[in-house]
Parts: sequence; C-alpha cells; structure tokens
Amino acid sequence: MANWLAAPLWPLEIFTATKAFSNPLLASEKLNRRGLYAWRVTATHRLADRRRRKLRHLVSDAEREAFDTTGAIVKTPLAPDAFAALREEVMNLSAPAYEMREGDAVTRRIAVTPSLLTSTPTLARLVASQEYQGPIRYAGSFDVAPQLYIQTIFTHVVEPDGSPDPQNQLHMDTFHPTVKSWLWLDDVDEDMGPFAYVFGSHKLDPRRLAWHKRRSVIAAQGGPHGGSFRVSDAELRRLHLPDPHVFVAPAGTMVAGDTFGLHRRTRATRPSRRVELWATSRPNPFNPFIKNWLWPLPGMEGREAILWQEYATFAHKMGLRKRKDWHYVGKVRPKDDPRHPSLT
Ligand SMILES: O=C(O)CCC(=O)C(=O)O
Ligand SMILES: [Fe+2]
Repeated sequence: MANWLAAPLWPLEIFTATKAFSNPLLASEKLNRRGLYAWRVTATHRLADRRRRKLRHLVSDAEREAFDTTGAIVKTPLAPDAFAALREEVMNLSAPAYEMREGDAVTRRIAVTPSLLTSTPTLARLVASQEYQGPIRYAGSFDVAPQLYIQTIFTHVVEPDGSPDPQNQLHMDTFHPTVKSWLWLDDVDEDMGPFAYVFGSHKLDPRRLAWHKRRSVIAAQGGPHGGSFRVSDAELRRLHLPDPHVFVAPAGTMVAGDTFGLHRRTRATRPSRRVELWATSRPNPFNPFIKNWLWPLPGMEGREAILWQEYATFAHKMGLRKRKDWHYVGKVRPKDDPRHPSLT
C-alpha cells in the first residue's frame, strides 16, 4: 500500500539506493517500460566507473585488472604469523552480538567498533591498512570507510532441513555497483557453504541491461519484488555467463567483490560455522564524488555498524521492519552456539 504522506519524497527516492518496489514511481509498470529502472542501473554504473578511475591508486595493477575482468579481488593480506595472531584475537573475543535467521541459517554479527579494536591490535592494524581497505574501496567505488563486522554463518541450525536459506539462490544484491568483502578465519571447504561468485557478472552489457528492464517490468506487474533479483541457471546461460566460482579457500583468504555481480552461498551439506571479517559499504550510488560528506556524521566514524544493528533491532521490536529480524543476543564469542530466539 502506498503511503500518501510520503508522496512528495517519491521522485527524490529515484536518486537513492532504494531498490524496493514500494515506491509507486519505482513500481510503475509504465515508467519501467519506458526505462526508469534501466536508467537507474545505467546511470549508477557510469558514475561508479568514473569514481573508480579516481581510486586506481588504492590497488595494485594486478588487483585492478582482476577486478575489472572478474568483479572481485582475491588476496591474502596477512603473512602467516600475523594471520595466526589475528585469528587468535578474533576467535577469543567476547563482544555484543546480533543474530538474524533466514531459513535454516543464522547470521551473527559482532560490530568492529573502535573500543573492540583496542583489544585486538592485529585486527586494528589490518583494518587500517591500504592492503585491506584498498580493494574494498576500489570495488565499492567510494573512498569511504566500510562497515566492519566479525560475522559467523551457521548452517543447518534446524534439523531436519526446515525452510531453505534464501542466500543459497543465485542473486544480485541491488541495482547499482556495491561492495562486500569476506576474509575467512578458517579454511572454507566444499561442504560448509562456501561463497560463490559469477566472474564477469559485475559488467553491465546490453544483454544484462535488457534483462534488467524485463525484470523491472515483471516486478512492477506484481512479480518477485525487492530488487535483489534471483537468477536461475537457465537465465545464467541466456546472459552468457559462466558457472559461479566457488570460494573453497584456505584461512586468511580475502575476497572483495561487487555484489551487483551474481553470487550465492553454496548450500552446505553439513552443519557448519563459517567465521569471517566481513565488510559492506553503501553510500548513495548517485553521489558523483568519491567521498561521502554527509555521512557518517562527525563523531560517528567507526560506529555506524553498531548504530545500524541497534536500529535494526529496535525497528524489528516496533514492527517497522519485518524482513530482517535482527536480535541482540548478548556477549558471545564468534563460534559460540547460536542464540537466536527462534531456536529455543
Ligand atoms: O554468505 C555468503 O556466502 C553470501 C551471502 C550473500 O549473498 C550476501 O552476503 O550478500
Ligand atoms: Fe547477496
């Protein structure tokens, strides 16, 4: 249902990261047939390309080429000794955590705040380094500090298999270029639900754009909503894209990828706990500048992750946000058993 009080804001929302088809303009079949959604896709890609050209110095030539062809930068930013120290720090910390359940998977996030970093010096050095920040900022096309979390993915939290984990379906996160990064703290093997990414799917070629236009019209007609379009294997073929690359990777591997590109969490074949340093960054994709002068507000830098979690929990309690049901679960270590209230 349209909220008419918000009507004056509808046109403004076209120029934001809003992907949901809840805005009547974005959800208009007529406007999408005329190319509104497709225009947002094209404009944000052009802007991201321009911003990335100004951020070339943040990565090596090899990293830049890898990103430009595949949509992801894969690296090992720490030497074995430093990585061992980092793993020790992270696995043993006990900090405020939030959990969200999707199907039979639970995602736990511990925000990496300035106070947490005082007790984890190796982690503090890593997250301040260009080795770590460069690929995330280049892939994300903004010279802005990403939000950082220690994230644990618990699979098969209910037995036998309950409702499926939606992250197991191939999808794109949104209509514009954006970044997520994973640095795995344990070896990730085939059975524990590795991340998978379709190399080259970050590129907006005419075929992909036409596909977007069709999907936006279907969404406006009441088809699958949300804008994190799901992609079947048959569609992947039609888009002339390869099978997803599965990140079975040794501990210490980092991936920074544009999640406009297609990706999924491979279905785990056994209960597993995948612990990672995880990053996300989503400034307004229509911002032509590499800096974000409006956000974070002074004094908030490094605290957005925790503020976002507090907001998500509050919003859930108030019934404002139904989809992502984040709960505060107290202080835990990354690998402690999940505590999401739906599990008890
Ligand atoms: O956990 C994963 O492997 C991927 C999840 C995902 O799709 C995402 O974080 O956007
Ligand atoms: Fe995703």
